[in-house]
Amino acid sequence: MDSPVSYEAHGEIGVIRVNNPPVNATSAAVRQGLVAAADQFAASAQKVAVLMADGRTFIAGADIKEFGKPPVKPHLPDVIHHIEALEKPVVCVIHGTALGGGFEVALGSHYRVAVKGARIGLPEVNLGLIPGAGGTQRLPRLIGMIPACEIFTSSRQVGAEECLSLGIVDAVIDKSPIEAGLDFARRVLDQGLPVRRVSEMSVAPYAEPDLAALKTKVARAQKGHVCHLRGIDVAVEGGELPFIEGMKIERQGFWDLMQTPQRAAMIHAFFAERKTASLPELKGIAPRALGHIGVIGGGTMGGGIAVSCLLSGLKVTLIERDAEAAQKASDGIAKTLTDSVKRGKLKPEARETLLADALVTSADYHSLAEADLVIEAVFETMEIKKDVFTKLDAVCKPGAVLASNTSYLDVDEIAAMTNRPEDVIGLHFFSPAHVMKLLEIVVAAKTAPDVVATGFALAKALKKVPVRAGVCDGFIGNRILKTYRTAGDHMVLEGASPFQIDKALVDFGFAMGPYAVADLAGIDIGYLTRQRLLPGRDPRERIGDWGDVLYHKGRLGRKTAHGHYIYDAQSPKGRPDPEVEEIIAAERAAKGITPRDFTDAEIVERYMAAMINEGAKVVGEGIALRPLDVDVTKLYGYGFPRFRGGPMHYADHIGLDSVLATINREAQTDDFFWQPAPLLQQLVAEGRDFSSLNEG
Ligand code: 3H9
Repeated sequence: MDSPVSYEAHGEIGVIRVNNPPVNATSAAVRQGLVAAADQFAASAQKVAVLMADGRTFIAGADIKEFGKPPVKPHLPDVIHHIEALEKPVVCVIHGTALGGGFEVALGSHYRVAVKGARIGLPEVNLGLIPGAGGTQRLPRLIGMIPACEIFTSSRQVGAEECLSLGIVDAVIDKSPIEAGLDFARRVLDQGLPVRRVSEMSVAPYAEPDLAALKTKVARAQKGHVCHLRGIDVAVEGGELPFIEGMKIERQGFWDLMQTPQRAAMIHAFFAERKTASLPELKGIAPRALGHIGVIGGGTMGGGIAVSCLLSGLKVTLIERDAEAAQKASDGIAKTLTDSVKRGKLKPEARETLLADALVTSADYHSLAEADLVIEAVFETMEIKKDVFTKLDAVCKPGAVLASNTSYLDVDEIAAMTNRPEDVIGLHFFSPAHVMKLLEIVVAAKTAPDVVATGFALAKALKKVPVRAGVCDGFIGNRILKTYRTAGDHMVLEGASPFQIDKALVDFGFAMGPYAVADLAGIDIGYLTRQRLLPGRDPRERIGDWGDVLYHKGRLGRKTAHGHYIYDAQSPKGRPDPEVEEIIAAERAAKGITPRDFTDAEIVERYMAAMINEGAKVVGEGIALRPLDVDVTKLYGYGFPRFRGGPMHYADHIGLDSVLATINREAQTDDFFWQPAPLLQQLVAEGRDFSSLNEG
């Protein structure tokens, strides 16, 4: 087989070219090829070499697919050492993104040139790792300890110009990679520039308090992660030693982290979030047009969807019920775009152009006549949705995609209001829609395949993470949420406080606990959901009433400064309200429940068992295609800790038999709520795990 690395002579300049699509990862063949090409250059008459890559990007890192498998020689640090040890200079040309091991190859080269627009980064922490091919040792020697640690702990991508000012690259050249490389190589020849090895430099002195401040910041921002602080320790310890000793410390840190469940979880998340978008059913199916988006409703959700579309270059027509509401929606969108300008995400002139040319607000449904895809984001009742879809059916052009942003209603029932159910789909955005990455794409019974493809194309255009979901109350995300929230409520009824539950789950790694989330979303939302489901309630269901009491007291959460927590100047993020405990205690007393203590571990065990069990039902019923779709939904829409990979990955980690044992144990006291998912039982019986369903 041809090597993915080639060597060619351009007079006095040798060119080492990596060609390993799609992102030139340093697979075993690339590593072998780099060593062979370096040897060829060493033995050749060429005086300087250009090291570059073909395709859309320079090397984007080590081949992540190899992680967790037995390592194959040559190892990347040795390959890089081999290049750096050459006695003739090597100029590395960076285009696209030089990430992880790719950037480490560049650091092992003697000179670095960035093509305009190129970026570098050390994103290993996103995989639960630290740079393992010299990144923690060479970068501090090149640019100083603090900026180096900031780069690899933040995993941010550093643009070409900033690289130049930090001293990471020697030049930024606005030419093709090969021309840029040859230009700089000629400069090396003309000026007689020598071999310059970063490993022979020493780390510049730095202020200890600055390092301490960075550590504190990182510890706070990356709570629960083990790799970030280990990276700083490795860089600091190694930076005080000869390079070769420092490399040993880095290697040890890298391999220690490679064995952790966090590494396995984060690599699972990396591949899972890419897999949700590649559906076999969409192979070869072209999406419909989506240049012009209609949005019905200019509230928080509709406004956020409109902003998301505008920022992605799509034309938006937003419909509100009257001129005044349309103006209000337009003002809200303008304000959000102003915030984007303030955050540096949008140029002021671009904001003006978007508002003037790309956005129309109107109270007339006929303004949607030319829209390619319309997303309804009106109040969440079936009657209102049906009315909207009847109107859309009358005014939209043939072939327009008609989407509902409902978060739980029956999309089949909504589609039945039109004469074109094949054009109807659910597109469930998460609030704030211009920020949250998840998009549940709800495929109804009659939805046409190219309409599904259009949903996925929209997600791509909006840079969202799409997950295919089937129709059921709450789809994937909210259906599972309802179940684990109920498990939490049961524990409150039995004696745990909402505050202990929130704390146990935040300590587990969740961004927020369920009761803090309820305050954020609004206690009224939970109340209305309970009211909606009341008629179909089974008498065996155990339901807490304290949420209704809070609702009737006007304690609607953050928006009224009181919910489960009190929000004021003293505690803007909220502090537990003892009155809530009193309300709950009264309910327990009225129901004859003697409260008992819970440990945090017990809370997590029960909460997670409920989440996993419902996740297994969702997969078993075909609402989610695979366990990984559940994981991605929870990671991107519900604050599930990424370093645990998602609930189904976590279940595999703790063992499906132990999850089933928890469910069976709880079923002894409540066999209505705790009904084991048939899929979970089957997998346990067969000795398999959820990951076996992710393949293919
Ligand atoms: C590392 O380097 C460790 C070293 O320090 C030490 C080693 C000893 N490997 O994202 P996309 C696949 S750790 C294997 O859709 P984009 C990806 O799965 C690594 N495969 O494209 C997808 O496959 P498919 C540090 C990889 O243009 C396809 O490429 N580096 C890798 O939106 C296209 O990817 C990173 O963490 C890989 N390294 O974004 C960088 N990378 O088509 C991770 C991608 O079958 N990668 N694939 O679904 C990225 O951030 C983005 O992929 C990138 C391109 C920005 C490069």
